[in-house]
Amino acid sequence: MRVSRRSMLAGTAAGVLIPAVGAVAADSAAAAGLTRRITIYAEALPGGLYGYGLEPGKATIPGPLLEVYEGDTVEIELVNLTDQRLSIHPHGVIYDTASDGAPLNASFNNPRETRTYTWKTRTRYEASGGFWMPGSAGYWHYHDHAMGTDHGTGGLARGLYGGLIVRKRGDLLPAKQYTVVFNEMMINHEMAPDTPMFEARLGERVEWVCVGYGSLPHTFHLHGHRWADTRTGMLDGAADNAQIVDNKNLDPGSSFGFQVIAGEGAGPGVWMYHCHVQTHSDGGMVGLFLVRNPDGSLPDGAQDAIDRFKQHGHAGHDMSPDGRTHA
Ligand SMILES: [Cu+2]
Repeated sequence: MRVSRRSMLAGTAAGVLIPAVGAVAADSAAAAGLTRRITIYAEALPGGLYGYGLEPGKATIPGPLLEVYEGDTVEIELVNLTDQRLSIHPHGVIYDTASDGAPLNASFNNPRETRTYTWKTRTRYEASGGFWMPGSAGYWHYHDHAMGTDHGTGGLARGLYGGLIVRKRGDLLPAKQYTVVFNEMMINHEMAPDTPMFEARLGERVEWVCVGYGSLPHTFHLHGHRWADTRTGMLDGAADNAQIVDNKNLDPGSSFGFQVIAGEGAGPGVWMYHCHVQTHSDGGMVGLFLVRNPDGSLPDGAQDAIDRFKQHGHAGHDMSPDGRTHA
């Protein structure tokens, strides 16, 4: 099985291009309509939390960032290592009722049960009458839909979610990927200053996958960077007049993604990303994007900014001793 270079990166921020079944001689990205098979383990984490992981003992919050190409089919063997009812429910891809992940359709794993869910994707196609139907490409996500309630409210509150990317063939691939989940008053189940600090070097192409959950409205804002409000965050060319944004709604169930060049037009430094609902940013929904110098060194003033961030005040949270660096 082949796994992309990026899947070798440790931690919650690294995407995994789901390996195709069997031996694929050429780059799997070049072939169409592959069936990819993956095993995901749901397990309990300390503090009453739960997570999805690609190996037992490796569960994270968010779960692994999954990537496929339009046209691929994904067979997910979900191994439930917990004593809870749970499932996996995707957004944006195609599935039948058996793979819905919803108790409504009896689509869930009982405690300690293993179950396979099948997700399909497709490229855009011309339906009868000449209408074009959309393909599956986009920045999506997956989450539990069965723990606690029939809507998975307990699973979402305890960490069972992750990002899902469906790419078009030919899409530019980033050097770094970050998954950012706004869920109640948390980012990736943490509050400042324990939220992730994402890092890149000046000029690196980085990809953000943003997902919203919970029962609160959110808006995602990134300092120092702008992107096109398109599928990829990029313009098609010089004549593309798509709107440019640096702030976007991230309400429960919604998701989007974009790529930017780290520090492009802004320079290296420490840049905030945060929810722009003021009570939320003040309340701890803020993290850091550290853009290092091209040689990897810290830009002037960066350590001071990081130290200031560690003083980010809200009651009841310890300062993170390690800066919580996520590459
Ligand atoms: Cu918010």
